[in-house]
Amino acid sequence: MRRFIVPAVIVTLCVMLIATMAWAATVKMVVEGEDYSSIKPSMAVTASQGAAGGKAIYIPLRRPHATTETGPGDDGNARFKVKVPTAGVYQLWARTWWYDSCGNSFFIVVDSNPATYIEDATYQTWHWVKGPKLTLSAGEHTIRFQNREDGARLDQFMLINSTRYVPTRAETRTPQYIVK
Ligand SMILES: [Ca+2]
Repeated sequence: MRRFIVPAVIVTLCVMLIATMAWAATVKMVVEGEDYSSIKPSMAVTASQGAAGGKAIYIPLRRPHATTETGPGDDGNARFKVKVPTAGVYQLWARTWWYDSCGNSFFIVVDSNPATYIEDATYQTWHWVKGPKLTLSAGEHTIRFQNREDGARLDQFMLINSTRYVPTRAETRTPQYIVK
C-alpha cells in the first residue's frame, strides 16, 4: 500500500505547485465605474439595477436620441488610474449596458495613446464586452472611458493578463490596483 501512497503524494504536490504557479502568474484588475479618479460631464454616476455596487457611470440620453452615427455631443469622460503590478499584455473587458444600436460604445484612451473604442450588439442588459489588448508596463496607467454615443453605461472594467479568462457576471473589485 505504501508504495502507492508516496507516488500519489508526489503527484498531488506537483499538481498543487503547478496550480499555484498558474494562479500567481495571473493578474486580474477589476475597477468599478464609480471608482474613477476624475469625471467630466456629461459622464455621470447613476444608480443602476443589476450593476455591481448598484451603481454605474453613463452618458445620459440626449433628446432627441441620435438615430444615426452623428458623433458625440461632448467629450464627457471618466479617468481611472490603475497600478499594474507586472508588465505584460492585458485583455480589457468592460461590463456595459447599451441603450440601442446608436448607444452602444465608448471611446477608450490609455495613457496618451490614440483612442480606440468598444462596441457590440447586445442591448438593454448588463454584459461583458471584449475590448482591446493592452501592452502595459509595471506601474501607474490612466484608462479613460469617453462619450462616443449617448445611452451607454459602464458598470466595471477588467484588465487581465490571460486570454483564456472570459467573465460572465459581475466581478469582485480589486482595490489594491486602484489609485484614486
Ligand atoms: Ca458598478
